[in-house]
Amino acid sequence: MPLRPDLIEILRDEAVPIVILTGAGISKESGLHTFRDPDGIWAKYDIAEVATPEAFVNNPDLVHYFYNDRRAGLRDPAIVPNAAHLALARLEAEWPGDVLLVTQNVDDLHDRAGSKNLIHMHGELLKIRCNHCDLLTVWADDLARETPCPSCGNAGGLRPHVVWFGEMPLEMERIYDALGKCGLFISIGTSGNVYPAAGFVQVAREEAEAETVELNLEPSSGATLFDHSAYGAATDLVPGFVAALLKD
Ligand code: BJW
Repeated sequence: MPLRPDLIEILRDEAVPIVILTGAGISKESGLHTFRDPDGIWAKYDIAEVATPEAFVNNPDLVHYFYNDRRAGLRDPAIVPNAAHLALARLEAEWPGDVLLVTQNVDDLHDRAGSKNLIHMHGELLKIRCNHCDLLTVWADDLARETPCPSCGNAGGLRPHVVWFGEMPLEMERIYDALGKCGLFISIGTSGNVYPAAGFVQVAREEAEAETVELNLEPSSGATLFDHSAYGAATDLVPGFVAALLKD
């Protein structure tokens, strides 16, 4: 257990606000790939060719192929929330203070697990938007250059509602506001390579003097910035950690 029982008791008695950051590692045991592990997505694709605004201008067909494939993966009925997703939804429902879950993941597994106070800072795979008319809509099917926008009718402007490198992540004001007030910051299943998410731990430490916890398969790039840590698979660590916070 990364936190001492007496410290947990203080955090619970004070009902401190909690901010949780999750990354691809939490969805690994649901059957989705991470990005930077040896079998990860970036081992098969060049980031610059599929996850930048320039890639979408230069080769939209490849970008659509990449995201159609990922969307199809998410439609697989075998891909369901795991025990770590479910435990975080339970923490939100039962913790005496506020719990904000900020995920870098574009999958919908936290939503399906029941998390409500949830920000998808890197967007959502099952949504698209139109560069012509700003429509934002739910979309579970394939997308192509020729697909007409269901709102304005123009083709060529529909893109995945995801945040590519060089684009501003979503709801940053709300995230920094919560980080500045939290008493406990928990990072789960992220390698700590991508900013601004990788910098959240420092904001929580410096602005809120929060206790900071890393739960990951292995030490992340920012591991030394955390006060407490435990290493292992998310489904092994997260349910027990949540049970300890809730005093089961
Ligand atoms: C397990 C496990 C198991 C495995 N259990 N664990 C300095 C400051 C600010 C910005 C920059 C900066 N330097 C450079 C930048 C720019 C850039 C950036 O960070 N580049 C770095 C590569 C250096 N950032 C941006 O461009 C961002 N925008 C931006 O900065 O705007 C300006 C701004 C500045 C300041 C404030 C506000 C705004 C945008 C970043 C967009 C990232 N997009 C992607 C793709 C999204 C769509 C898609 O999915 O296709 O997001 S890239 C990819 O990486 C994806 C992920 O969300 C993200 C993070 O990856 P994650 O989740 O950490 O996955 P992995 O694979 O890296 O790690 C998995 C971990 O799980 C590993 O540690 C495993 O060990 C572990 N694990 N199995 C538990 N079972």
